[in-house]
Amino acid sequence: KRGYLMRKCTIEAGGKKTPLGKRSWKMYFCRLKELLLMLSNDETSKSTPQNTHSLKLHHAFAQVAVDYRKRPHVFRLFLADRSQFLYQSSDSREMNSWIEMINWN
Ligand code: I3P
Repeated sequence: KRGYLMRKCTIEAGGKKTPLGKRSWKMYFCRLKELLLMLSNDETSKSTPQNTHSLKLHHAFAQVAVDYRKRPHVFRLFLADRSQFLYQSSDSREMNSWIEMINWN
């Protein structure tokens, strides 16, 4: 699965709250492949290590962020390193599809 998502980091690896100034929303072109979620600035850039970073989805979990009401179609991603992210998708269908794919493995 691939597509543009807005993302905001709320909890850093290790479990500490993301500090102010590092909590803003950013747009990424996301590619989900097996247990990797690769994030690039846009879809034209090749997924080379220079312009892409990857999140390991092993023991990760995604669920609708029902407590987050500022934006619609937002889900929360919990990673095994205890970091947490909010991801905003274009509509609820897209959101559910990302959640399903992330939780599939
Ligand atoms: C953050 C930015 C985010 C906001 C976040 C701010 O500031 O304004 O949009 O999240 O609020 O800290 P900065 O750009 O300086 O990092 P919301 O859009 O969810 O309000 P937060 O600290 O309550 O997460």
